[in-house]
Amino acid sequence: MIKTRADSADLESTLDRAGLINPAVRDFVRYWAHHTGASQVEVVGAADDARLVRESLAAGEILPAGDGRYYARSYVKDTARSEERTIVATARPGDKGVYNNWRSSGEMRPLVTGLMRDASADKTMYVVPYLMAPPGSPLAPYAAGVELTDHRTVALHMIRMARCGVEYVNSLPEPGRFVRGVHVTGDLPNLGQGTQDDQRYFVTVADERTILHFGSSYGGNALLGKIAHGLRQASYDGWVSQEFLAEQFMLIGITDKQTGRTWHICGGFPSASGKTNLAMMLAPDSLGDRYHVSFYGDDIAWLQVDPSDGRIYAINPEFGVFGVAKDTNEVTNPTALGSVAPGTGVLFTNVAYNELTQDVWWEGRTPAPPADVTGWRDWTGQLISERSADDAGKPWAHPNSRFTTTLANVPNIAADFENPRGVPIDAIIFGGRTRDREPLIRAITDLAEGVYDGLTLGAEATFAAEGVDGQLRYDPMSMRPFMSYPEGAYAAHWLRIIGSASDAGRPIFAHVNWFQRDPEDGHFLWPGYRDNLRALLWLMQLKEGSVQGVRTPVGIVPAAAELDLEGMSISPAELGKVLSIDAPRWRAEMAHRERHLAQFDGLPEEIWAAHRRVAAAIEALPE
Ligand code: GTP
Ligand code: SPV
Ligand code: MN
Repeated sequence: MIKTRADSADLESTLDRAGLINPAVRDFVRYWAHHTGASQVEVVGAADDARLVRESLAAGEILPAGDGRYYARSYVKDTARSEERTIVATARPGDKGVYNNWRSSGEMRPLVTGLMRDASADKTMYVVPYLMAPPGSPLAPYAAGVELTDHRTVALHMIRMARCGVEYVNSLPEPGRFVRGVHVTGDLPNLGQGTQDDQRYFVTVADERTILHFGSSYGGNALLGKIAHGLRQASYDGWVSQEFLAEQFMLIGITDKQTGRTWHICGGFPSASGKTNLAMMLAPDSLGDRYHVSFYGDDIAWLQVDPSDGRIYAINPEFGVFGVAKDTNEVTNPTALGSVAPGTGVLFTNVAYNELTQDVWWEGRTPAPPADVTGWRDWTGQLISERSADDAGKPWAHPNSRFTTTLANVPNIAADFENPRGVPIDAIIFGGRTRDREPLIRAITDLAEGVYDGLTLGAEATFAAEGVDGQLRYDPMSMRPFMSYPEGAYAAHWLRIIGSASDAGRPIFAHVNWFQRDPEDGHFLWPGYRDNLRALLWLMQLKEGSVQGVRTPVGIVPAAAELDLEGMSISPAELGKVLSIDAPRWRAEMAHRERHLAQFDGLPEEIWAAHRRVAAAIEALPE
């Protein structure tokens, strides 16, 4: 164990003993250890996990949840990302977009640095060197980082979510080229979360490749490798270098066992809209003999063209899954349950916990909560047996409660998930929670119309970000909370990167919606989950020319007979509904889209032209 007082001469020997030899990383650690006033510094990586778990258990920061499974609660007002408090700062006012909450770095850096001064007094500062890429990836130059955190549970999460250890920063070709992440928790009960007097700041200083997050120990607010580096910083780097896209995308392979052919599909759904579930999807029983879905990633993909074959390749820069617990069960997602089985080292956060049996539970885990409430506490730590009558109906688990587990625990993990080159992409899909208008799937073959479709992705709000459930909002490419530069430039960058694929290598686009509801009783018209594979198989058949579909103004939808529905039940009327285009709703939508797109300066003319084409075709539809 390597520990020392940060302000003593021991710091150098701590870093020596940890084998941390990169001089630029050492400078970074030295500066912040001093600035935050941490009482000790510890360099940690994957090899330290078992010890850190023991220490966290002993300190009561995490609780045992069965064999090799752990449980933690976050502070009650610290349960999701806060979009209003998240800022992208640079020195260039031209970097201001609609969604990136741009502020000048000259203003933000001193402000957050000030909040961090001495804010880790009496705490250990964990130094977590990491790599957001499979080792050897062509994008590795953008992937190295070091997170400094004063929260041990955050270090445990980082070890599950990223490849962690000094080896990832010791031999960088340019020693100073790593993302500098500083996470200071702050005094959580006194930060005014969600009030006028909110003290939290989650700032990515993108042109300095520095991430300064103050005031949370939850999820994307605190695990800086994940969305702060993996999405905000990386999308900025990808744009500046003109080399790649970094998107909030899942990434899967679908193998036809009969022909041996594998397709790869990536795509964006807004937070808490089904990426993890789709990536972990088991083929429906009736199709399982023929098809297999393999998991590459569930939240982030980096995409670039390989000039040697003109195809788009995608990697998942992450090493783990931070998945939504709600509604995960044997029917919806048996794979997810496998990934959190005994012995996986999984960390549950903010689900319900039984202190006597060490069991965990969340809404949708079983149809009803455990009948015997003895020992059960809700996510806030309150005993269910002591709840007031008013609280009786409240969920036991927080709606954004999650499980954190490494990729290797995922039962359908792809055999080649660490391939540094990534996998060639056949299709890019977008989808959100929309209760009407959006059909099950509509395929788009034109590049500009595909990018336009991503830019106009709209969805109901979810609990993954603080906000109201049930309101529609636009979420371009599912990147709204992670956007780092102006949307017009973002659209142009998309057209350029995907447009540089060869004609044969260009992916097909599609828009999907698993969430259409019956207007009367609100039930989902499409069964979703495993059955979603059927829509994707149709898309691959369309791409290969074995089905034709039905042309509509917004893309090609399946003819009912083209979908393989063996072993699935849906009434012909409901199937008709999810495969049809609701002309009046689409007409209304186009006006909203026009206003949405008009916010973006410098939107490429190709995108406007695509909008006008689609709008004219909708206008031409019969009433
Ligand atoms: P982030 O991790 O927040 O980016 O979200 P995600 O897109 O990975 O979301 P996830 O897959 O965890 O799904 C969120 C919620 O959507 C869960 O409660 C799922 O049970 C539910 N869900 C996922 N797929 C489907 C589906 O096909 N149909 C229905 N009805 N619900 C689904
Ligand atoms: C999301 O909110 O989209 C997530 C979870 O994937 S977090 O890492 O908290 O951003
Ligand atoms: Mn996400």
